[in-house]
Amino acid sequence: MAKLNFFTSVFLGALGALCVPGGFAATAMSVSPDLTAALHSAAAAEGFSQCGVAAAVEPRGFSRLLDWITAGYAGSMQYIPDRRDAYRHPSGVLEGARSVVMLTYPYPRQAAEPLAAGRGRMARYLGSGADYHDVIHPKLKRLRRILQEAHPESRTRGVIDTAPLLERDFGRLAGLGWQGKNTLLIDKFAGSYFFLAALVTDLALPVDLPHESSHCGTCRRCLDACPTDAFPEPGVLDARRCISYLTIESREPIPLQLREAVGSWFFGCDVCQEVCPWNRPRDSAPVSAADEGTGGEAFWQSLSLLELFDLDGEAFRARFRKTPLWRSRRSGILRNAAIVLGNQRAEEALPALRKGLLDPDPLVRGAAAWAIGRVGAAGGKGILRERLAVEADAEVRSEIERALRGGAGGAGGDERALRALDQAEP
Ligand code: B12
Ligand code: SF4
Ligand code: SF4
Repeated sequence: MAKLNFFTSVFLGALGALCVPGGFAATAMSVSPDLTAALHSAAAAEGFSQCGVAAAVEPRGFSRLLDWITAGYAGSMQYIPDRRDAYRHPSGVLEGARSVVMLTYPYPRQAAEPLAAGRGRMARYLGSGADYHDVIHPKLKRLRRILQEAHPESRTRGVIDTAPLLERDFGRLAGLGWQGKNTLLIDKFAGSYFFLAALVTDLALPVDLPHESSHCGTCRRCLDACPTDAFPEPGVLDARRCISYLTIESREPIPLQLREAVGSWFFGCDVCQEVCPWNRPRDSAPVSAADEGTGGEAFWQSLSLLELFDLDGEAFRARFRKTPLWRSRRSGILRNAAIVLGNQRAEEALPALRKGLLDPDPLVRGAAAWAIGRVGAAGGKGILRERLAVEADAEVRSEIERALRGGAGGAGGDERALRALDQAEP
């Protein structure tokens, strides 16, 4: 679990304390090596697969983050530029931060296959259907308690995802892996199918060696396989083109030119991980609880995209409030369902898409219009004309008019996405 020989870790920890302003303060010197050992074994017991410690420093990716924001790659994720200054140092997350304990929590490597008609592909991280924030936060709380009990005067904050912390950069600094050309943190043994979580603390804990090398070499499978060409250069992602962003984060219509490439991805995307050689199952790799699954896969496999159009706001809330799908809200989820059904070009989807075209939300109506155009069945045109006669929303009207003109797009993007998935077969 620890990435490092324990004594090296303690030695580096002492060095880290020297480098931190005030490194000789009582908090720094009084941290016992036993505490890190206790933290490691408690983390393992909580199901974390790796644990490493980085000093709280300005991460080298900070200036890249600024460039990334300036290039517009954050799209509508305004919470990133809004907190840009806080990313400069972990003290933006916790005042007086000295160490960042980085943890990895594995999720299933196996995709829920095969995909039946009327079903969509889901990113593997959805796992059992529970929101991973809800699963991991209580674990971080319990780990935090260990530090707090040993040092009641100390302060520690558990974070996953939402704090202004470059988690992958700190994962690398804590020795947990390198950032691949797909930007994800990768470990030689575990691959990249894991979440990152952090404990930011004002204790000066012994730090681990950073992972300085990259093991991507000349490989560029992820860059070539991405269905939407979302990497302007290796290691840099234009989120606005990423299917994960388009299906989870964005509240807008999916741009017309990217809809076909979304293929059957209904929520998130794993293509740039599926093709990565470091994610190939290896006989030598230990089977983790995540690989064995959590029994919740049926929850997702049973999800019929057609039935989603029968759920009003209340019913949608009751079914998905406690799941990761809630993040995209009903309108985003129905938009995604329509795009996938359009890409699957199944005539059986027409009655559901017709409901989508009558939905109170224009985001859903617009996507349904596009999908009906893609299905291209004779009945589709009648449904579109009928709606055009009463549709008041300008954007939906132009979606309908385009669909009637047959401008919903050809099959090129589908083929590209499918090629990428074929390559991903282990
Ligand atoms: C915003 C966000 C997204 C956005 C943007 C993703 C991105 N690549 O930036 C979207 C919605 C697209 C997204 C998608 C996904 N995400 Co996300 N996401 C985040 C979040 C909240 C912030 C990331 C961030 O700050 N991005 C801004 C950019 C600038 O940061 P960065 O890529 O780390 O940037 C570094 C590199 O680009 C590098 N760099 C810049 N220029 C250059 C140039 C060269 C030459 C090189 C080598 C490097 C380099 O330096 C930068 C600074 O460190 C993090 C959680 C967190 N707080 O960190 C999760 C997180 C990164 N996501 C995660 C996951 C699981 C995913 C998905 C796999 C989900 C899915 N299956 O759909 C996809 C993967 C897509 C991908 N290839 O990244 C995990 C990653 C775990 C791991 N093993 O790495 C995280 C850490 C969440 C978590 N707590 O577990 N995500
Ligand atoms: S998650 Fe999918 S769309 Fe996003 S960068 Fe990776 S392959 Fe491309
Ligand atoms: S697919 Fe190749 S280039 Fe991309 S992250 Fe994996 S090893 Fe690196």
